[in-house]
Amino acid sequence: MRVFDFDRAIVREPAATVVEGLRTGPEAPDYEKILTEHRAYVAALEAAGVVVESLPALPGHPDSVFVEDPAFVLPEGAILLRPGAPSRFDEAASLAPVLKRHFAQVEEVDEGFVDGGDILILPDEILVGLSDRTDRKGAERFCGLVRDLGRSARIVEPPSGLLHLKTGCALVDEGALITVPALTPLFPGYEILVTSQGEEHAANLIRVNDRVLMGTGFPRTAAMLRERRLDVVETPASEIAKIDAGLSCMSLRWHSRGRDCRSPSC
Ligand code: CIR
Repeated sequence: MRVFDFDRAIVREPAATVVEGLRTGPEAPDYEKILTEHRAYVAALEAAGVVVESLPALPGHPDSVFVEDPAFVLPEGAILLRPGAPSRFDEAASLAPVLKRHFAQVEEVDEGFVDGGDILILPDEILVGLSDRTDRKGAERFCGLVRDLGRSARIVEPPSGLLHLKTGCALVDEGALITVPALTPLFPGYEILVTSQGEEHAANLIRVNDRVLMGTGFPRTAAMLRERRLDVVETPASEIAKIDAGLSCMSLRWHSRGRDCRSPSC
């Protein structure tokens, strides 16, 4: 099984308060447009072969649509994280009962801070990038929990300027990543495809089974990926980009390996 083979995903409906989501840019998004983008995203996941569970909106948590940040999932188990933004800290608790329904093993980072956007799953290891949201204490604790689940994990230090590690990179194939120019040194041994100038937001894409889901509006980067014979599906994401988000952050994705993890044999 490849690390981007998924048959399950969790998403959360955007709340009307999503327009108050954390942002570094000047313009707040439009709620209806975010709903449209979110529906298109769910449809793209389903069309790629994933069964999607949609959780109800949490109006008290404007950024809670970005379920990737408060939790981390692998086929082997789930880990509740400690989001580094104060307004997002309680989002992990809201996911706990959901993850306990799906996973026999649910661990918890209990010190420091880690956002899921800083965690990148590669075929042979899991990388955690330090950022304004993820500190060394949280990253070390997370790596320990991942090792307990039987995987390798290590901390990397991306150059500053990105919200999260995966704001600027994604695995597109087993030996290939797409990255913004500043992140290329992080991945020796991998084939690196670099985003075209002015299309850096394209790097926050997701490989799902045999498809690459990326935002619309990045024609040169999409063409580069298609030249590499990747099956690229474009889905609109310019509204969520106004609150510093991209495609990876709107779902938790994993492969169930055909198991019901609530059963005693899991
Ligand atoms: C935040 O600043 O936390 C949200 N407005 C955006 C989170 C994006 N998350 C991600 O890329 N993993």
